[in-house]
Amino acid sequence: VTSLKETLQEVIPAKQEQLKKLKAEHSQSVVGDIKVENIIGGMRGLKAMLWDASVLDPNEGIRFHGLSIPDCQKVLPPAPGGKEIIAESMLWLLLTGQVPSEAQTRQLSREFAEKGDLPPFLEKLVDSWAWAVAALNHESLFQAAYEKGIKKSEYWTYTLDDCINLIARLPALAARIYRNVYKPGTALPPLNKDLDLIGNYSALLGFGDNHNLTEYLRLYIALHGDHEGGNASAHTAHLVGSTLSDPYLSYSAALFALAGPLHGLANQEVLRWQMAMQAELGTEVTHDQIKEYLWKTLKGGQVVPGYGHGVLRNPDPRFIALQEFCDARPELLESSMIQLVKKTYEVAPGVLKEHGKTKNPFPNVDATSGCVLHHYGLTEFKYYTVIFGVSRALGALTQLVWARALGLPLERPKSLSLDAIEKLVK
Ligand code: CMX
Repeated sequence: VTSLKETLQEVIPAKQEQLKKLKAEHSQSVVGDIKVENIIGGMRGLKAMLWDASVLDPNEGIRFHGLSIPDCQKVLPPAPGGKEIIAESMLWLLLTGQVPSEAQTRQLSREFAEKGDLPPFLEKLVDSWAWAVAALNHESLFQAAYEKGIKKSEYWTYTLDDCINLIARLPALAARIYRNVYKPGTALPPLNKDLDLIGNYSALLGFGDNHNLTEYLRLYIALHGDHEGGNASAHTAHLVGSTLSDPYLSYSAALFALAGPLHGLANQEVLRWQMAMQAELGTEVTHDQIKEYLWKTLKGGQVVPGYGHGVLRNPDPRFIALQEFCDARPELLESSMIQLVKKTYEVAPGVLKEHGKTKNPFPNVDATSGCVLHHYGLTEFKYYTVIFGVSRALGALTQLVWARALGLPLERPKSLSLDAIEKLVK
């Protein structure tokens, strides 16, 4: 019996080829206009996503790889002794574009059953950052009011209450996670009513008398607060929020997006990468050695972390602001790591330009942010994304309040299959 994975191994190359051809021949073809109604209307109807598995026709409804629901009911194997379509055969169709045999469906069912027990590490999720934020939805005022029945014009006030409560709790929540993981058995001190949010956060982390770090955290968190709506974390919160999911659930979803190495995880990746560079080259490093190291990274098929951006085409002003923070402090200027970051900045854009792939050879904020945290004693770099998560709440939750205040609709761009795009551009 050909397994699901083997089947995918067979079908993926053709799709990859189709995409490559489309990109090579039609990258500049226009497939539609963007109207104001798309932007304020949750991207309704806007053809802006690639999605191959299903197409939704307004009149005839959904088709899965061209098969209508009655078609699926005819051809997709049911459970033994059953008649209805089952998840396994549907998943097989969605993933591969092919109808599975009965034997293939059974094999997949067995695989699910064999892998379905919960692993012990799951218990640790109780102390997971994103789950903890989601669990706070237990107290969502918006959700409670919505269940009771409120007018649409009142949505934003309850949303705002939730957002404020959430932001207020983020320091304690994020600090608890830090302590549980890195300083087990230590209790959180009480919040100081006279301190700012991040001053308290620093104290809860155990760095209350580390003024330099507290100041840096203040700047870092303010600067990372918002970065337009389309970045992965903000967009995720907005998308989930557009279903009228409460702010806790919406923001927890954003935290999962933030956890990716191309997004919020990048600052810890930078530190890891710069440390490896330092371990290999030592502290007295020349520009040429750094260049060589950059090429080694690129030739190894890896991205240079902290460089490039989905939108920016110049050095990130947040990077510049953090560099200026460093420049104003002798202890940072003397740090060999901060010096290495600076030297890397002096040569990396040239190397990346020569490499010729990235549209933006300049540093983004992550190129330096984690290195300063490390210098000031917050050395557990797996934790850095959590700090980013405390920060991004500011922008993402602002937008949730406004989305409710403006009565913005469910987000729903139009997706197209590869075949449909080819038809439009021919
Ligand atoms: N090093 C090497 N190659 C890079 C690169 C980098 N820093 N940045 C982009 N590229 C490559 C891409 O991988 C892509 O290659 P393929 O065509 O082989 O897929 C090509 O250049 C074109 O990419 P792009 O259009 O310039 O960049 P994207 O909008 O696709 O991606 C980003 C943007 C940030 C994901 C990418 O630049 C990257 O991976 N950077 C390193 C990770 C990083 O610093 N992320 C933090 C971003 C800021 C944040 O979200 O917080």
